[in-house]
Amino acid sequence: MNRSKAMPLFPHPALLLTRGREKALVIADLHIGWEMALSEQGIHIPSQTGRFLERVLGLIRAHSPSLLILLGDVKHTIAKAEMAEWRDVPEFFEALKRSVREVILVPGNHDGGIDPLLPSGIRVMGASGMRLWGRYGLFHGHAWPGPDLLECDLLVMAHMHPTVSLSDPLGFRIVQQVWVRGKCDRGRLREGVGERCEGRGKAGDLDCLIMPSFNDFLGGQSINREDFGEREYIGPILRSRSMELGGSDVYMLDGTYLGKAKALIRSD
Ligand SMILES: [Mn+2]
Repeated sequence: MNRSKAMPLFPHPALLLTRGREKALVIADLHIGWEMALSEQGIHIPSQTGRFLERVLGLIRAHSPSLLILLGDVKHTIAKAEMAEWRDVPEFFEALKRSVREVILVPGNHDGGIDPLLPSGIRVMGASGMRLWGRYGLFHGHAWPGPDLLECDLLVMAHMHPTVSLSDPLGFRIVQQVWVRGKCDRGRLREGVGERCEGRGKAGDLDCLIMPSFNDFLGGQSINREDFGEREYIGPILRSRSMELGGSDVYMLDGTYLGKAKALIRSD
C-alpha cells in the first residue's frame, strides 16, 4: 500500500515525509552567510554554519532519511556568492552528501550563483519545484509552482519565514517562528500558473504547509499583524490570495497549536 505522511519534527523546523520505508527530510531557509552580511553593518556574530550542520546531521541520525531536500535559500547573498559562502556552502554540502543517499536542492531567490559552490552529485531542481511520490509538491515559494505540483495533495513551501508576534499586558513582545497549514484554491493557482495548466484535472482545495526557516536567527513575516489581509505578503501564492491565510492553522515550533491565524491578529 502506498501510505505516505507528512510530519513536522517538532520542535525542529524540519519536515519528515514518509512513504512505506522511504523517508525524505525537508528543511528550508538556511541563509548561510547571513552573519557575514550583518558584519558589514558592524554587528559581529560567529558563523552559524557549523551549528546548523550539527542540527541537520542530528536529524539525519535520528530519522535515517534516504533523501534530504533543501527547500531553497541555502545561502544568503542574492545573485552572487560572498567570500565566506565560498567556504561554508561547499563544506556544508560535502558533509550532507556523506550522511544521506541523495541531496536535492530546490532553489530559492537567494540561491543565485550557487552552482559553482555545489559539490558533484547534488541534484538541483528548477524554481518551479518538484513533485515527490506523486503526492507532495515542494517549492520554495518565490515563484509559482510547476503545473504538476497542483495535482498533488499537499504543497510545501518556505520563503516567508512565518512568525507570530505576541505581547503581554506590560508590553513585552515576543516573536516566535511558526508553522502555517491551510488551504489553497486550485482554480486560483491554475490561473496564476497559466496556460501550462490547461486540460488538467483535480478539483477542490489543496492543502498547503508553510515551513519555518531552519535558520533561527532570521526575521520573517508576521502572520498576525493588524494590517493582515491588506498587506502584501511575499510570494505569488500569498499575493494572489490563492492561500486563505486567515483560516490557516498556526503551530509553534514545539507543536503548540495557537489557533487560526485570523484569531491571533493584534494591533501593535
Ligand atoms: Mn528565505
